[in-house]
Amino acid sequence: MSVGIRIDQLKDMKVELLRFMMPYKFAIEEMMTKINILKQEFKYIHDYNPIEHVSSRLKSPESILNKIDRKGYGYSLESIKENILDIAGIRITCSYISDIYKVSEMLQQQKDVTVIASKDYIKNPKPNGYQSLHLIVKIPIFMSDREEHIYVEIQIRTIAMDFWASLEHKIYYKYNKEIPQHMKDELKEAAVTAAQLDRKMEKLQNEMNKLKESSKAEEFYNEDRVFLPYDFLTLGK
Ligand code: 0O2
Repeated sequence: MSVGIRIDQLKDMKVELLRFMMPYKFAIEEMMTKINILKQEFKYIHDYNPIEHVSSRLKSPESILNKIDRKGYGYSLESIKENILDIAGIRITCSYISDIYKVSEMLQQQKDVTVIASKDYIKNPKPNGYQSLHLIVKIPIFMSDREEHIYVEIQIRTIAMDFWASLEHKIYYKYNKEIPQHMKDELKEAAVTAAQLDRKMEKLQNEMNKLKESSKAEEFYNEDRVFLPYDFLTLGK
């Protein structure tokens, strides 16, 4: 080959990369299971779902290399493992701000989840208006021949924060990271409006909950039979 790398060397690199990335894929699957359990338990016990949507992504090798370049870290797998903490990423979207902290608390309480860092961009939004709660956690992954401790970045935000972040992300790349000042100003304004909407919706939800609680107590005394939810018996299929 012209670049001086033989096919067998490329194959070895591919196997090494796959071996390196595999625990991150499993860490995402494990965290997704944890989140799914919380979601279902909440739905059955409290008849309410604090989690609207969950997505995940594995950082691409190109994106990992870009970040290493940008931050000036070493290129060894060891250095990547210790320094790039968002190779496995999970994004949780909640309806209300209070749900964000509830979900974050429930995840942090789990025995095998170690919280490494937490950044609260809701209490302290970024200067551009970005809001979200970020957690870096470490979880054990049991492979056939070893136990690995893998970092996972969890971003938890409301639907409004997510809407804002995805548009800002698109604009950022559309303008090649140089957003015109008037758009920056409008984005900032939109972030403030989104935060106001979040607070307003939460207030309405709290009022509705109070009403629900008083009518629930009445309903309970009027019921003479107890049923399990249908999808509980069919294991949610
Ligand atoms: P991707 O593709 O989403 O993974 P660093 O990760 O080192 O650049 P830091 O301080 O370690 O920065 O991480 P931080 O502040 O916790 O933010 C990391 C991730 O949060 C970003 O990942 C974005 O997903 C999201 N984020 C942070 N700030 C903004 C922002 O201003 N706007 C938007 N839309 N998203 C943001 P990546 O690596 O950029 O990309």
